[in-house]
Amino acid sequence: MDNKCKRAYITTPIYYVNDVPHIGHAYTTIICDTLARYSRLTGLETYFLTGTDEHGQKIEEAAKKRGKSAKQYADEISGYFKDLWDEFEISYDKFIRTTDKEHIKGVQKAFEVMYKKGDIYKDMYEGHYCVSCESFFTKNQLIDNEYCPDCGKPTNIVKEESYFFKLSKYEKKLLEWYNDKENCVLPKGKKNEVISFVEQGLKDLSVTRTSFDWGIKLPKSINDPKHVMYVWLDALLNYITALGYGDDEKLMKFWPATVHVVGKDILRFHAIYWPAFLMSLDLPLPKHIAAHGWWTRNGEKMSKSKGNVVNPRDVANAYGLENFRYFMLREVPFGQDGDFSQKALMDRINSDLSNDLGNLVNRVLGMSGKYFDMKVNSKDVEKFHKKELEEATNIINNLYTYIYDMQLNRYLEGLWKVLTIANQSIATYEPWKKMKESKEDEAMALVALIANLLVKVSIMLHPVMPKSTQKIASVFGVEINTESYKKYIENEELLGEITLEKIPPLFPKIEKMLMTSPEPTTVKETKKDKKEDTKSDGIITIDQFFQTKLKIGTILEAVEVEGSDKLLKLQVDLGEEKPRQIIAGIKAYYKPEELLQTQICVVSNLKPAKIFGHKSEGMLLAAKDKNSLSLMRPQNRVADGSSVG
Ligand code: ME8
Repeated sequence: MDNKCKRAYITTPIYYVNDVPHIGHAYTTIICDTLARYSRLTGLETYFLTGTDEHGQKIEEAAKKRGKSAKQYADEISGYFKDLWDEFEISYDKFIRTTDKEHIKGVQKAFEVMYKKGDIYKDMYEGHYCVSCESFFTKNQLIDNEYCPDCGKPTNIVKEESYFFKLSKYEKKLLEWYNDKENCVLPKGKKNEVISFVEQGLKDLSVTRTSFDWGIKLPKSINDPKHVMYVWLDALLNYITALGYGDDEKLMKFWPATVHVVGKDILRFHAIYWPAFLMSLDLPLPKHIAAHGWWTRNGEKMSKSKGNVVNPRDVANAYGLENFRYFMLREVPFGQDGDFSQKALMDRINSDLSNDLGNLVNRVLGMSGKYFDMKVNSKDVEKFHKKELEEATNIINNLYTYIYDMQLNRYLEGLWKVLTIANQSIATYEPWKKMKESKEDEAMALVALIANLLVKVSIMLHPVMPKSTQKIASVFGVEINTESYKKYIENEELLGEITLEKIPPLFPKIEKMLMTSPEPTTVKETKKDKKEDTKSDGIITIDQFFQTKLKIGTILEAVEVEGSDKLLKLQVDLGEEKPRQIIAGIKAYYKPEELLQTQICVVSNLKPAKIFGHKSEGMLLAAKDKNSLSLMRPQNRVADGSSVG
């Protein structure tokens, strides 16, 4: 984000309505909500947009499966997203739906502008399409000539008349933009990936489809009713149609966007297609496109089919919404993947929130109550605690740099450094001793130092934890808003003479896991987890065991993997629509022909991997000693796909 402008425009991706919200969606939305609250707090005129992406083949198919019309289905799921964000008090200014009339009008207008400019032309498309990613691929990009390189699902061959956007025309201009604007794509590692993708050459992009209906029709002026727009063109344009593009453009004053926050999976669409579309429309480019990492469970992407989705409502209900917000932003550096674990969440609550913050509030209330009848006076803080005050002020004055780099975890680390200064000062200066030595002014200065640091921390933490921080600030008679931000943060003022207000203890400790289902286990181990694992000698629960789905299947084909002296490529029938391809390191022990029509035991819910350039969709089980390896098989033949357990 930019600290020079007066306005901020912050967007989440618009979420597909083929799935209910999970913690990944909540993460993006919470990041944006925090940025929006920070912008408003610091006095910027702010517009925060979220919404749902409702067109396209994927949604049409999902609705059909449930026997609903696409619109009925979209209404239902879009409602789930909106309800959840309202329940989470997400401070969005607009919730856009791509089925909104105004959006449709704006998209048609944009298409017309690009078409008239000569950036859109009609031709034939022939290639591969992944419905799940709503994405086109060339044959070279596919795994084993068939599977989507992004999600691993089979692609369809598409051959149809299509309108194309001249993406290739903008290749050079895009490279110039990446070069000129250092922070246009964040984090920098991801920006380099985008640059090398563009440097390999951009092909024109098919932007209409004729093989299904659920999409925005072309503008009447083009008069080609069998085409609907490609869902990504429709979806990306939401960032300007939400501001009234092509209609009432009053809100276009917020354009260009300050930041589009997206998951790393959709960076390519945002950092390549979107700026090219904007160039074609002669509109300024967004200031930042920031891609965060994935939340996984046990290292695996969350998905309904794997049954490993963590429901954000369950987490918030069990652990508290603001604790959950804090955890998500603090736990994982922006751009990196993070594994969701209840243990890590509990550790954050008990250690950071309860010990470091909640306890400090109790201590300041306790000390001022015991020694000064709840009064606090800051007149001697600078005299006795200049060093601590300066150190804390320096940290606070630099926090904005982390917001502008999207490093919210470091922003929070900064605030916790201030809390450490406060907690350590109590240990170092021992106010109880000062009182015994009748150095009341020194004891008062210490109590006032803590009070002032808590006020500053609660103001800066407000965008992440709005309600708890207001409770803390109310102890000191402060209401958190732009005015108090300017007073205590920008102008570095100290509290006057005040009487503290008692509040009930904040952030009670959590002793045991509060969610039973789904039961996430940790991958990213904390020190504490490691200790407990050793204690339990690697014992797991039955639920943990059943997270591994073992199935029996018959080997239909077995061939050597060219160039490898260890690997065989197997086609295994697991009773599914198609056989699975499994690459197994058993060549030294089995001849391909002796495996044919034998049954084996397969780990069927492993993330597909590429081994020696071949897709592998599972792992077989075998016992191994020093000299031999023996495949695990059922004693008698069973139906393919039978589960083991
Ligand atoms: O891609 N971890 O919508 P979508 C972290 N409609 N973030 C996650 C996540 C996870 N496990 N899963 C999802 C689309 N997200 C398009 C966007 S924008 C013009 C169109 C977040 O419902 C992440 O931000 O698949 C990701 O980019 C977004 O949800 C995608 O949601």
